[in-house]
Amino acid sequence: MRFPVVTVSRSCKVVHRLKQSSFLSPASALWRHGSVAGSSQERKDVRSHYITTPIFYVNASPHLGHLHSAVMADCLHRYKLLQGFNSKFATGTDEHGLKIQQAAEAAGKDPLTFCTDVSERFKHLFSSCNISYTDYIRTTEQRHRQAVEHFWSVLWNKGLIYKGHYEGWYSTQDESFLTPSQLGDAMDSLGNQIKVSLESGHKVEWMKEENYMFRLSAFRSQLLDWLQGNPRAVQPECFHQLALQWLQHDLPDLSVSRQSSRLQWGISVPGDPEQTIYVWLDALVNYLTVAGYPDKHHQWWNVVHHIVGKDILKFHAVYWPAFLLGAGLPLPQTIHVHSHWTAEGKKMSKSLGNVVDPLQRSQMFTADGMRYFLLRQGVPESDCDYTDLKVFKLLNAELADSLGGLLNRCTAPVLNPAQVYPSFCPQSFPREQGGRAVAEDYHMLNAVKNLPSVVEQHYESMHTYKALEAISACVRQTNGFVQRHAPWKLDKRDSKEQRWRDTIIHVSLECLRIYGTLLQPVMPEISNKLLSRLGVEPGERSWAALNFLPRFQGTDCPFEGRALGSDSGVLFSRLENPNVDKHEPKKAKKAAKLK
Ligand code: ME8
Repeated sequence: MRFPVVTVSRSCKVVHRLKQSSFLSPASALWRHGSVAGSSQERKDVRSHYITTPIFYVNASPHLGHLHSAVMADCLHRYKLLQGFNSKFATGTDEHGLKIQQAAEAAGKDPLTFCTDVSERFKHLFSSCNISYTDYIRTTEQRHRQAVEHFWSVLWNKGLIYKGHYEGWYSTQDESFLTPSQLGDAMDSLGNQIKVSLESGHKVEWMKEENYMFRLSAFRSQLLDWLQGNPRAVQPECFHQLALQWLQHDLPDLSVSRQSSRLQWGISVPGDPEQTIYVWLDALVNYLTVAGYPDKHHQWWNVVHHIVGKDILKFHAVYWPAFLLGAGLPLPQTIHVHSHWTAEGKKMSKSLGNVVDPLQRSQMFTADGMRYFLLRQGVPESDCDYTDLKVFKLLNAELADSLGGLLNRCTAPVLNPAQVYPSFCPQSFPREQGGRAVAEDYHMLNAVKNLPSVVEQHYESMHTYKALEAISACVRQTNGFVQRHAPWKLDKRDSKEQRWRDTIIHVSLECLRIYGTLLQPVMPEISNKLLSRLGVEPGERSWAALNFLPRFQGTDCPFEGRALGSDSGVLFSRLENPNVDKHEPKKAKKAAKLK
């Protein structure tokens, strides 16, 4: 019996394997120019990945979407580590700008105190959800001010910033400039006609100021070349196309400062205290600050992966690369874009009162439960709707029943009285059919054997939901395998029957070991519990250690005969239906569960 080569269905046009895609293509190396290009410092360290989330505005508490970006980035970071790479992972808060200035005023607090309070809430959420960032950046930090001032000076010295006059529409909520084609008409709460951004729905105002302008227009063709030469630079494909579309039109120069009389809460333009640096330029430089800019960034400013929501694509796929090109710095390897969560079919917003609190949900459904849900249900290409009921149904079905049930069956003392990883019997499950195993069992083995490469492709392209779908399908197959052979029915007095029973359990535990290892980036706690129960040591949990079912291949299995871990607790406890009133009689609750 040979394991066939797996083919994977792909939603994006091009999906590369890690070995190809995590390294720079010759085309992208073109973009690694700059003042020190070619120096040993600038040479790419392919073992080092740098992963970022957006830095989040502190004008309001964290919501589910923020947690989603952080969980995606954390998953990629943990996955890179598992594969043996160095990985730096940064998140943090965006604390300057008019919007924050106004929010602090409304809260009656001084801006820094206000920012610190909200920033701490983000930190608390992230630590509660095991977001294993290696750096947390706040744009009010001194190291960031230095990086921004330096970055500005580089652009200024290259003649890429000039003093000009800006006249146009501005949305404070989005901290963004808009062209007339991006606007629509609406009514405010007092019945006045107002202009709003078509994309965000936020109010815009006419603004006329003397500002510093960045020569964005000069970079259009270089940006086009970059995107055309690197078809995987923005993922998924639909967002890559969108960025290319924007570049089909002229790019007006970009205002990169505001008059200090309007905006005080920010970083002053070096040498001109009358002007404050535009909050987006300030914010984007955070990625460099964490990397060690201006003088220690070379190791990390190399293979950079930005994870962003679709709302801020233009800032990351157009403005940011233009700034970097201007400053002579390498461009990001990948901009991973994800779509949005809605709540009960509507955009989450404070005014609608439908913002889902991620901290409260992670307490209700556990941190790993929420991580699993977000990554299992979140489809990067399209918006997804959040309901508590969906979480409850998914987690009960896939974690409590399917995965937890499988572990429980194979480790329960009644089936496994010796509490060991039992032996595999090659005669019962030979390489060619003829033993006790049937065709479906061989199919299952194939599926699990191929699972790591399937999961790798999907983790790489951040289609984590597909990776989890594939794992979940394999878990179902393994449950089917156990069910089919009902090892509990095998005669305990017959040694041949017992060898077959041990083989069934050995194969199932091997499957579980693969699932536990692959699930680590998504659910660190549950995977740890699962692998510990199987007796898999921390040093045996890397991607390189996957090696499924070596006994079937005729080589030794280090786990065979090993004692199981002592924690026999439930892997994931079944959840109570959140939609059922606690005071309802038990019968009604049961009926609702079955729906
Ligand atoms: O834009 N669904 O910060 P922000 C999924 N400070 N993700 C969502 C979401 C939703 N409904 N809502 C927000 C900013 N997000 C800037 C970023 S980066 C240099 C500066 C996530 O607090 C998503 O990642 O408005 C989105 O891009 C980000 O939060 C915006 O967060």
